[in-house]
Amino acid sequence: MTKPHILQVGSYPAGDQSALDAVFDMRRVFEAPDKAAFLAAEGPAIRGIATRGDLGASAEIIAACPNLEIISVYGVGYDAVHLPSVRARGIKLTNTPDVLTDDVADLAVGMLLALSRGIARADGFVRDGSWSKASFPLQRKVSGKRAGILGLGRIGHQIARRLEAFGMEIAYCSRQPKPEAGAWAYEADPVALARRSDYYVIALAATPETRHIVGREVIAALGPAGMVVNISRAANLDEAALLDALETGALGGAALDVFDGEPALNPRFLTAPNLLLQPHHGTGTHETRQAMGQLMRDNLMAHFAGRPLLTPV
Ligand code: 8YV
Repeated sequence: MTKPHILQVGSYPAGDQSALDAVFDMRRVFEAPDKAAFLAAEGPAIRGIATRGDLGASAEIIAACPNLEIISVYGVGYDAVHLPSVRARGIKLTNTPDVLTDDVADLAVGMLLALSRGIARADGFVRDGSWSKASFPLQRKVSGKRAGILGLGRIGHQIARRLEAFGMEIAYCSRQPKPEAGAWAYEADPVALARRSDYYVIALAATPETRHIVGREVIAALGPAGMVVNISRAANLDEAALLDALETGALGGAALDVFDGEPALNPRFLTAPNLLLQPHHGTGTHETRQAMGQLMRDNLMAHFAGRPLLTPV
């Protein structure tokens, strides 16, 4: 039986690639010198798309595949998939939730601690010999402070649980109160959440409605001692407003794992003070990426075997 033709939008770790090649006829559009020509030639035979959370599937790519049945996302965020095309054509869509929740929550907490205690700067301070000339500047205590979690989904909930263990006062903002939030304080408005937060963690899924949800108002409400952590999507944060606030001292600091135009950055990020920068690596561990790859493949194999999808969106 011929292997289903799958359009591959981006690279995967070697183990995932070989496992996909064993079961599917993978057509790697990201390696094509002329992507439009590649899609014109390969698109009609494509039955599935294998993509990543950061890459998605554009309206153009979907339109080039008239016989497309399923899009499988290696990642939890599917905001880069053109949903109107998916819904209009009844294309199945899957992602890889749960298997990556702990990793992303762990990194968010690590970024918050590293930012507040200056861990990356202190490493450089030791390495460049500055320690022989001065003491490292005092930093900011984390335990017992106030954490505001914007978006209390799977990842936001696990971040809140971790920060609670640091004796922090937890508040959150979501469309409506969450029963599973227990004693954590609910705020319906992102600005109200910022007013009661020392650390503001952006953990919500990116949608057209959440674009720049963290902008000048939220940043001003956080104030000069406030700090922002973003492990969601760059689109949820107004980068210009953040950079203005960091450069003027109107915000205390930011730890970011996602950026507009990544991996290219606004060059202001390289000089602005009190910043911790990470390379979109929330899920970047062997264990989690293996689990993500397996789940992405399992969804594709379930579809082509006529079985129920494991994690449909
Ligand atoms: C992906 C992501 O894991 O899960 C997501 O939605 O944003 C990422 O962390 C990454 O795109 C995999 O390459």
